[in-house]
Amino acid sequence: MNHTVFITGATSGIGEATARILASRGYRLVICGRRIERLQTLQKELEKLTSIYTLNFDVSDKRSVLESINKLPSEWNRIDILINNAGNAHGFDLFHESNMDDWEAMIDINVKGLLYVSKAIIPGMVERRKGHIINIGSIAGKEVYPRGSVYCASKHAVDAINNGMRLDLNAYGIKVTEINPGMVETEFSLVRFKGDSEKARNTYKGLKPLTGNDVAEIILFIISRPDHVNISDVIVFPTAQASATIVHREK
Ligand code: NDP
Ligand code: 8X3
Repeated sequence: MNHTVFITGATSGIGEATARILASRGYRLVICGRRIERLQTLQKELEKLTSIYTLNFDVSDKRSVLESINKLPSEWNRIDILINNAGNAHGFDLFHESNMDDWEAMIDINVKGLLYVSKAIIPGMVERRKGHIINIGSIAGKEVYPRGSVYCASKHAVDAINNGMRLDLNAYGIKVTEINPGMVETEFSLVRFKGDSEKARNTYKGLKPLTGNDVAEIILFIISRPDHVNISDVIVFPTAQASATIVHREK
Protein backbone atom coordinates (compact mmCIF):
# COMPACT_ATOMS: atom_id res chain seq x y z
CA MET A 1 0.00 0.00 0.00
CA ASN A 2 1.20 3.53 -0.74
CA HIS A 3 2.40 5.68 2.15
CA THR A 4 -0.17 7.77 4.02
CA VAL A 5 0.92 11.38 4.57
CA PHE A 6 -0.78 13.70 7.07
CA ILE A 7 -0.41 17.37 6.09
CA THR A 8 -1.47 20.21 8.38
CA GLY A 9 -2.22 23.55 6.73
CA ALA A 10 -3.12 22.10 3.34
CA THR A 11 -5.52 24.90 2.40
CA SER A 12 -2.87 27.23 0.96
CA GLY A 13 0.80 27.88 0.32
CA ILE A 14 3.40 25.24 1.11
CA GLY A 15 0.88 22.72 2.47
CA GLU A 16 -1.40 22.92 -0.55
CA ALA A 17 1.52 22.68 -2.98
CA THR A 18 2.79 19.65 -1.04
CA ALA A 19 -0.63 17.99 -1.21
CA ARG A 20 -0.70 18.52 -4.97
CA ILE A 21 2.78 17.15 -5.68
CA LEU A 22 2.38 14.16 -3.35
CA ALA A 23 -1.05 13.33 -4.81
CA SER A 24 0.51 13.33 -8.27
CA ARG A 25 2.96 10.68 -7.03
CA GLY A 26 0.23 8.48 -5.55
CA TYR A 27 0.74 9.14 -1.83
CA ARG A 28 -2.51 8.75 0.17
CA LEU A 29 -3.20 12.05 1.93
CA VAL A 30 -4.93 13.29 5.05
CA ILE A 31 -5.33 17.02 4.42
CA CYS A 32 -6.11 19.39 7.29
CA GLY A 33 -7.00 23.04 7.87
CA ARG A 34 -9.69 25.35 9.21
CA ARG A 35 -11.13 26.46 5.86
CA ILE A 36 -13.42 23.54 5.08
CA GLU A 37 -14.54 24.75 1.62
CA ARG A 38 -10.93 24.86 0.45
CA LEU A 39 -10.31 21.38 1.83
CA GLN A 40 -13.38 20.05 0.03
CA THR A 41 -12.39 21.67 -3.27
CA LEU A 42 -8.86 20.29 -2.99
CA GLN A 43 -10.15 16.85 -2.04
CA LYS A 44 -12.43 16.80 -5.08
CA GLU A 45 -9.54 17.73 -7.36
CA LEU A 46 -6.91 15.42 -5.89
CA GLU A 47 -9.22 12.41 -5.58
CA LYS A 48 -8.73 12.02 -9.32
CA LEU A 49 -5.10 11.13 -8.51
CA THR A 50 -5.13 9.35 -5.15
CA SER A 51 -7.15 8.65 -1.97
CA ILE A 52 -7.79 11.72 0.15
CA TYR A 53 -9.24 12.13 3.64
CA THR A 54 -10.10 15.56 5.01
CA LEU A 55 -9.88 16.72 8.63
CA ASN A 56 -11.19 20.11 9.64
CA PHE A 57 -9.74 21.44 12.91
CA ASP A 58 -7.85 24.33 14.43
CA VAL A 59 -4.42 23.02 15.49
CA SER A 60 -4.47 25.24 18.57
CA ASP A 61 -7.65 23.56 19.87
CA LYS A 62 -6.20 20.62 21.79
CA ARG A 63 -9.46 18.73 22.24
CA SER A 64 -10.45 19.12 18.60
CA VAL A 65 -7.00 17.97 17.39
CA LEU A 66 -7.00 14.86 19.58
CA GLU A 67 -10.64 13.95 18.87
CA SER A 68 -10.28 14.43 15.10
CA ILE A 69 -7.13 12.34 14.83
CA ASN A 70 -8.27 9.65 17.26
CA LYS A 71 -11.48 9.24 15.24
CA LEU A 72 -9.70 8.54 11.95
CA PRO A 73 -11.18 5.36 10.42
CA SER A 74 -8.95 2.29 10.58
CA GLU A 75 -7.91 2.53 6.93
CA TRP A 76 -6.59 6.05 7.62
CA ASN A 77 -5.12 5.87 11.12
CA ARG A 78 -1.71 4.47 10.18
CA ILE A 79 0.21 7.64 9.37
CA ASP A 80 3.58 7.00 7.75
CA ILE A 81 4.65 10.61 7.25
CA LEU A 82 3.55 13.65 9.28
CA ILE A 83 4.12 17.10 7.79
CA ASN A 84 3.76 19.69 10.56
CA ASN A 85 3.25 22.71 8.33
CA ALA A 86 0.30 24.73 9.72
CA GLY A 87 1.40 28.09 11.06
CA ASN A 88 1.71 31.76 10.37
CA ALA A 89 3.21 35.04 11.53
CA HIS A 90 0.70 37.44 13.07
CA GLY A 91 1.82 41.07 13.02
CA PHE A 92 5.13 42.75 12.20
CA ASP A 93 5.72 45.22 15.01
CA LEU A 94 8.37 46.46 17.38
CA PHE A 95 8.31 44.35 20.53
CA HIS A 96 6.88 47.08 22.77
CA GLU A 97 4.17 47.97 20.25
CA SER A 98 3.10 44.46 19.35
CA ASN A 99 -0.22 42.93 20.18
CA MET A 100 -0.58 40.25 22.86
CA ASP A 101 -3.33 38.47 20.89
CA ASP A 102 -0.82 38.10 18.04
CA TRP A 103 1.77 36.68 20.45
CA GLU A 104 -0.74 34.16 21.75
CA ALA A 105 -1.86 33.15 18.27
CA MET A 106 1.73 32.43 17.20
CA ILE A 107 2.59 30.46 20.33
CA ASP A 108 -0.74 28.59 20.32
CA ILE A 109 -0.67 27.69 16.62
CA ASN A 110 2.99 27.40 15.65
CA VAL A 111 4.19 25.75 18.86
CA LYS A 112 1.33 24.21 20.84
CA GLY A 113 -0.56 23.20 17.68
CA LEU A 114 2.48 21.36 16.36
CA LEU A 115 2.83 19.61 19.72
CA TYR A 116 -0.83 18.51 19.86
CA VAL A 117 -0.78 17.04 16.35
CA SER A 118 2.54 15.33 17.03
CA LYS A 119 1.27 13.85 20.30
CA ALA A 120 -1.73 12.37 18.49
CA ILE A 121 0.29 10.79 15.68
CA ILE A 122 3.81 9.92 16.85
CA PRO A 123 2.89 7.15 19.38
CA GLY A 124 1.58 5.05 16.45
CA MET A 125 4.88 5.49 14.65
CA VAL A 126 6.76 4.44 17.80
CA GLU A 127 4.59 1.32 18.07
CA ARG A 128 5.32 0.42 14.44
CA ARG A 129 9.01 1.37 14.75
CA LYS A 130 8.70 3.41 11.56
CA GLY A 131 7.72 6.88 10.47
CA HIS A 132 8.92 10.24 9.23
CA ILE A 133 8.14 13.64 10.71
CA ILE A 134 8.76 16.76 8.66
CA ASN A 135 8.60 19.96 10.72
CA ILE A 136 8.32 23.17 8.75
CA GLY A 137 10.52 25.60 10.66
CA SER A 138 11.86 28.80 9.14
CA ILE A 139 14.97 30.90 8.83
CA ALA A 140 13.15 32.71 11.68
CA GLY A 141 13.96 29.65 13.78
CA LYS A 142 17.66 30.01 13.09
CA GLU A 143 18.00 33.82 13.28
CA VAL A 144 16.08 36.70 14.87
CA TYR A 145 15.07 39.77 12.89
CA PRO A 146 13.62 43.16 13.88
CA ARG A 147 9.81 43.21 14.39
CA GLY A 148 9.76 39.42 14.41
CA SER A 149 10.62 38.58 18.01
CA VAL A 150 7.67 36.36 18.89
CA TYR A 151 7.32 34.73 15.46
CA CYS A 152 11.07 34.02 15.64
CA ALA A 153 10.61 32.69 19.18
CA SER A 154 7.86 30.36 17.97
CA LYS A 155 10.07 29.04 15.17
CA HIS A 156 13.09 28.71 17.50
CA ALA A 157 10.76 26.57 19.64
CA VAL A 158 9.93 24.45 16.57
CA ASP A 159 13.69 24.07 15.98
CA ALA A 160 14.22 22.86 19.55
CA ILE A 161 11.20 20.54 19.49
CA ASN A 162 12.35 19.14 16.13
CA ASN A 163 15.83 18.41 17.49
CA GLY A 164 14.41 16.92 20.69
CA MET A 165 12.09 14.67 18.67
CA ARG A 166 15.06 13.39 16.66
CA LEU A 167 16.94 12.49 19.85
CA ASP A 168 13.99 10.80 21.55
CA LEU A 169 12.77 8.93 18.46
CA ASN A 170 16.23 7.78 17.40
CA ALA A 171 15.83 4.35 18.98
CA TYR A 172 12.57 3.72 17.12
CA GLY A 173 13.70 4.03 13.51
CA ILE A 174 11.74 7.26 13.01
CA LYS A 175 13.16 9.98 10.77
CA VAL A 176 12.83 13.63 11.83
CA THR A 177 13.50 16.42 9.36
CA GLU A 178 13.27 20.19 9.67
CA ILE A 179 12.87 22.34 6.58
CA ASN A 180 13.63 26.01 7.13
CA PRO A 181 12.63 28.26 4.25
CA GLY A 182 13.42 31.91 3.76
CA MET A 183 10.96 34.02 1.76
CA VAL A 184 8.17 32.00 0.16
CA GLU A 185 5.32 33.87 -1.54
CA THR A 186 2.12 32.30 -0.18
CA GLU A 187 -0.69 33.75 1.94
CA PHE A 188 1.90 34.09 4.73
CA SER A 189 2.46 37.84 4.34
CA LEU A 190 -1.23 38.51 3.82
CA VAL A 191 -1.88 36.88 7.20
CA ARG A 192 1.10 38.64 8.81
CA PHE A 193 -0.19 42.04 7.61
CA LYS A 194 -3.81 41.20 8.45
CA GLY A 195 -5.13 41.27 4.90
CA ASP A 196 -3.16 44.33 3.69
CA SER A 197 -2.31 43.06 0.21
CA GLU A 198 -0.07 46.00 -0.68
CA LYS A 199 2.19 45.38 2.33
CA ALA A 200 2.13 41.67 1.51
CA ARG A 201 3.18 42.32 -2.11
CA ASN A 202 5.92 44.75 -1.02
CA THR A 203 7.55 42.01 1.03
CA TYR A 204 8.66 40.42 -2.25
CA LYS A 205 9.23 43.62 -4.25
CA GLY A 206 12.34 43.53 -6.46
CA LEU A 207 13.14 39.87 -5.92
CA LYS A 208 11.98 36.45 -6.99
CA PRO A 209 10.78 34.64 -3.86
CA LEU A 210 10.41 30.89 -3.47
CA THR A 211 7.02 29.39 -4.26
CA GLY A 212 5.14 26.80 -2.25
CA ASN A 213 5.95 24.35 -5.01
CA ASP A 214 9.72 24.93 -4.58
CA VAL A 215 9.40 23.77 -0.97
CA ALA A 216 7.01 20.95 -1.91
CA GLU A 217 9.58 19.54 -4.35
CA ILE A 218 12.14 19.44 -1.54
CA ILE A 219 9.66 17.63 0.71
CA LEU A 220 9.00 15.06 -2.04
CA PHE A 221 12.75 14.49 -2.44
CA ILE A 222 13.28 14.10 1.31
CA ILE A 223 10.44 11.64 1.90
CA SER A 224 11.40 9.50 -1.07
CA ARG A 225 14.98 8.78 0.11
CA PRO A 226 15.78 5.15 1.04
CA ASP A 227 14.99 3.97 4.58
CA HIS A 228 18.57 4.43 5.81
CA VAL A 229 18.83 8.08 4.69
CA ASN A 230 17.47 10.96 6.80
CA ILE A 231 17.97 14.50 5.57
CA SER A 232 17.78 16.11 8.97
CA ASP A 233 17.95 19.88 8.46
CA VAL A 234 17.51 22.05 5.39
CA ILE A 235 17.70 25.82 4.92
CA VAL A 236 16.33 27.02 1.59
CA PHE A 237 16.45 30.63 0.41
CA PRO A 238 15.50 32.36 -2.80
CA THR A 239 18.76 33.20 -4.59
CA ALA A 240 18.21 36.88 -3.75
CA GLN A 241 18.27 36.14 0.00
CA ALA A 242 21.43 35.54 2.04
CA SER A 243 20.08 35.63 5.60
CA ALA A 244 16.91 36.63 7.44
CA THR A 245 17.82 40.28 6.91
CA ILE A 246 20.13 40.42 3.86
CA VAL A 247 18.05 40.47 0.70
CA HIS A 248 19.08 41.84 -2.69
CA ARG A 249 16.28 43.72 -4.43
CA GLU A 250 16.44 45.00 -8.01
CA LYS A 251 15.39 48.67 -8.19
P1 NDP B 1 -0.06 30.18 4.26
O1 NDP B 1 -0.67 31.29 5.03
O2 NDP B 1 -0.24 30.16 2.78
O3 NDP B 1 -0.56 28.78 4.83
C1 NDP B 1 -0.71 28.55 6.20
C2 NDP B 1 -1.47 27.26 6.40
O4 NDP B 1 -1.54 26.99 7.81
C3 NDP B 1 -2.89 27.34 5.87
O5 NDP B 1 -3.25 26.15 5.23
C4 NDP B 1 -3.72 27.53 7.14
O6 NDP B 1 -4.98 26.89 6.99
C5 NDP B 1 -2.88 26.74 8.15
N1 NDP B 1 -3.16 27.24 9.50
C6 NDP B 1 -2.85 28.44 10.02
N2 NDP B 1 -3.33 28.55 11.26
C7 NDP B 1 -3.97 27.36 11.53
C8 NDP B 1 -4.70 26.87 12.64
N3 NDP B 1 -4.87 27.60 13.75
N4 NDP B 1 -5.22 25.62 12.57
C9 NDP B 1 -5.06 24.88 11.46
N5 NDP B 1 -4.38 25.29 10.36
C10 NDP B 1 -3.85 26.53 10.41
O7 NDP B 1 1.50 30.21 4.63
P2 NDP B 1 2.72 29.23 4.24
O8 NDP B 1 2.31 28.16 3.33
O9 NDP B 1 3.82 30.11 3.82
O10 NDP B 1 3.07 28.68 5.68
C11 NDP B 1 3.22 27.30 5.96
C12 NDP B 1 4.32 27.12 7.00
O11 NDP B 1 5.55 27.57 6.45
C13 NDP B 1 4.11 27.90 8.30
O12 NDP B 1 4.49 27.10 9.38
C14 NDP B 1 5.08 29.07 8.14
O13 NDP B 1 5.49 29.58 9.39
C15 NDP B 1 6.21 28.41 7.38
N6 NDP B 1 7.13 29.27 6.67
C16 NDP B 1 6.65 30.14 5.71
C17 NDP B 1 7.55 30.95 5.04
C18 NDP B 1 7.10 31.98 4.04
O14 NDP B 1 7.89 32.90 3.73
N7 NDP B 1 5.91 31.88 3.48
C19 NDP B 1 8.99 30.85 5.27
C20 NDP B 1 9.35 29.93 6.31
C21 NDP B 1 8.45 29.15 6.95
P3 NDP B 1 -6.38 27.49 7.49
O15 NDP B 1 -6.25 28.98 7.52
O16 NDP B 1 -7.37 26.98 6.49
O17 NDP B 1 -6.57 26.88 8.82
C1 8X3 C 1 8.83 33.05 7.14
C2 8X3 C 1 10.04 33.70 6.59
O1 8X3 C 1 11.73 35.55 6.97
O2 8X3 C 1 9.40 36.14 7.21
O3 8X3 C 1 9.10 32.20 8.20
O4 8X3 C 1 10.47 34.81 8.86
S1 8X3 C 1 10.42 35.11 7.46
